[in-house]
Amino acid sequence: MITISKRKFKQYFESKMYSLYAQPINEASNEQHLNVLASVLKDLIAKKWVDTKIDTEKEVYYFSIEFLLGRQLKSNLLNLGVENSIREGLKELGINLDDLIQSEVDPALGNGGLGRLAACFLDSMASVGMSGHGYGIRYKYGLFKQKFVNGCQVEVPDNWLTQGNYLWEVVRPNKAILVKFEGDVYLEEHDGNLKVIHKNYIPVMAMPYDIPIIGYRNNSVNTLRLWKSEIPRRDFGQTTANAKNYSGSYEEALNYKYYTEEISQVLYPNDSNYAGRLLRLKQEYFFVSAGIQDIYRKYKKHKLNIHELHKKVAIHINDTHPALCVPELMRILLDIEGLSWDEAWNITINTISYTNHTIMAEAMEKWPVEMMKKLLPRIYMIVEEINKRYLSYLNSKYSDQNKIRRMSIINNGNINMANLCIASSYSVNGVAKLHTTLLEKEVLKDFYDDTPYKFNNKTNGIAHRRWLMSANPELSGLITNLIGEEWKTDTFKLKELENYKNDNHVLDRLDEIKYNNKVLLSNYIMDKYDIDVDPNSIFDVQVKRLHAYKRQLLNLINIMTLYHKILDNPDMDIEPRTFIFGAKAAPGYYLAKCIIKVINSVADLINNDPRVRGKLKVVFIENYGVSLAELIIPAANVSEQISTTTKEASGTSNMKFMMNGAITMATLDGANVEIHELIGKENMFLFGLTAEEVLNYNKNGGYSSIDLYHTDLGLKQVVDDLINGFIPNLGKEGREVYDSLITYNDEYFVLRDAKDYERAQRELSELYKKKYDWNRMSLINIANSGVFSSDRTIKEYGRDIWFRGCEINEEFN
Ligand code: 26Q
Repeated sequence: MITISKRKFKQYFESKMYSLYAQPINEASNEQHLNVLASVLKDLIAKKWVDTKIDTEKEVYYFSIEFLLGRQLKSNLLNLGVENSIREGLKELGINLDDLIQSEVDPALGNGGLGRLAACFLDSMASVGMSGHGYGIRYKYGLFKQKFVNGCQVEVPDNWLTQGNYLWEVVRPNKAILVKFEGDVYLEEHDGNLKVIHKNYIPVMAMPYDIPIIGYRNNSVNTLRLWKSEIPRRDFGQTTANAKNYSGSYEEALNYKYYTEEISQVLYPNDSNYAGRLLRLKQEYFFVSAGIQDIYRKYKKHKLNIHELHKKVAIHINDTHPALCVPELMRILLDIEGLSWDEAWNITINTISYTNHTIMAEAMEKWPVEMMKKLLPRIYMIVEEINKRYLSYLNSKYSDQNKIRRMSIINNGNINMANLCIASSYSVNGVAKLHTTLLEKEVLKDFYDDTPYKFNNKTNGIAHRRWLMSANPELSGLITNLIGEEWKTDTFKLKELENYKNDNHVLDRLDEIKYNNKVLLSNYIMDKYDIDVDPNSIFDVQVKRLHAYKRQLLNLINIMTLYHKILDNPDMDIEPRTFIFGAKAAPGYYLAKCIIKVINSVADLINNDPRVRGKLKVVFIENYGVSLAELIIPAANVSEQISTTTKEASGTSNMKFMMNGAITMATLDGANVEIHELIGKENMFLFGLTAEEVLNYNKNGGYSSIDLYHTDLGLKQVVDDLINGFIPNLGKEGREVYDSLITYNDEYFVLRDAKDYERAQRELSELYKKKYDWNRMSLINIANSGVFSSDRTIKEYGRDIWFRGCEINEEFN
């Protein structure tokens, strides 16, 4: 917490304006105002930022190839507790703070759930006072911006660094790090000791850009350090003595510059499909090597004892993307510190912990041996040695060769990164109860049977400061009026809201607040798309990446069914609904793109049909991301969490919606299971196959979608609509979607679950008519959402993983 008076702030702002731009305030642009404000705030926190860096306790380093931060100004002001004085001060200078807040860029350095989770964790680590820092990549281009052209997704590059620099970053050239690619590795004898020599490597410079992560009203300011890849500068401090010799030709110099800069150029836009691209492997090693070397340098600078690294440092890897932390740390301990393999291994395995975010086979990272050998010769040698020792351990323990093959780190010419992570870390966690159970009982069963003590669950969470306090100020105000301020630092206190579940006045207020948020979203939709949506209708929202398993298609089929019903019975009594979608598809994911086109075409059809006017609307909001989520989620009545059971590891938007009082329509998948445990089936709408049923079907080749199609005529009608011209302006995309359901036997059980989904949707509609019952349910949801604060999650990571204070002793080393 800092304090600054309005008067002091105005003086500060003015003099900053002069020193940065030599201009009077009233002549400066909005952009300049924003830069000046950010600069003033950075000055205010500077001392704390430096102070927080010196820590004698264990430090946590969270490695993630994505950090989906969202805009920072509002959340920084909130956490510092200076929003009011600064708002007032700016007002007197003729500047509107909300304009500045809205004009900030939204850095999209992540795809979705995993990247946003990393950002929520940073917020929580700082807010609970933990010394925890992030390492990632400063991509020049973040996730593409999405535009619809004739209903199809078109990707536009996200050129977010238009001004060259990001508002909140501080570049630190004196802390640049050398990362080595390719080359030859030799063992040479020096004074009777074998030394590893890496020659003819390609040197790449990792330039650190630091972003302050400000804790909520405490003294913590942690760091998110993002690395930019560059050609080594002339004054670069680190020696490149054994580096590859360049002839000095102009062309070669250009190629080399391109080689280095390409690495941090762009975020890969996939979030579920692994494609073994060389550039991706370069990105992974680049930020891992820079980060590990940075930790090591700091450690040595503080003259700490290398034999105790694991007592002072915790390294967490967010999915397998930073898995090379393992061999990179080994490399430093072996080649630079000269430790024995056994000791290096013992330190490494007690330093590194790993989170798994998916059970889908196609998302598992497997790198070709040949690729890694050439790009990272020394790292590959270490991975090979780890595998050799691991195999001999497995062979001494088991005789089942199939099991050993499944567990092997190197198999069929590929390096299995999940296997590497599990074999080399002291903790492996899933992100929700069901997901962790599936890891233990199905996907990673061999490993769980072997080392059950490594496995644990950490159900995801969300930064309630951003997703409730900042995104929904009116609801936050009501909560504070009812139960006081304490919930802001202890979200379990939200439970006290249940005392008001029969207070009609409170329920009316809740209704009013939801209505107001719906008006804000309606205005946005009107401005952007010229579509008139009625804030009195049910706002039914599905926002998340587009993927077959998330089943936006199931939602659409229900909309089509409803549409036909109204056409058949024009006088039918139906609660007016607005269906809202937001979703980006990976550019190479053809089926997902077809689904977007189909939804847009259906939206056109329905929104322009006078027969359903006032009853049905469908809006697909372009370019869904963090900023839009902050507008959309507080305005939702219904939260669609309808993935095929077993497929969604956790989901986190389900938690954001719940905290903002939406009612969840869900399968018992991911963290929906925990939501259900908290509030019971009477406070949400459940449907669909159970996990057991899905697993059984999968083991026995699925169900027959074509049989169902022929027996359920209602379903047949809407599926046929995809290909019979009923939906205007739809061509091959309709056929593609049709084929996924019928020709390819509906892998994600869309048709199988459609009827039960329709039933649940009907029940929901009935409930909405009873205003107090609906709002009571909404209140109960909010009251029980406290457990989903990422403060809770991060404290559990601290307690059970990073600070648990016991070592494991691996038998194989
Ligand atoms: C891998 C290799 C090459 C290129 C890209 C990737 C890649 C990138 C991102 C693979 C996966 C991702 C992201 C995965 C993700 O977001 N998973 C989600 O994580 C959330 C947080 O735990 C969960 O809530 C979601 O259920 C899970 O889908």
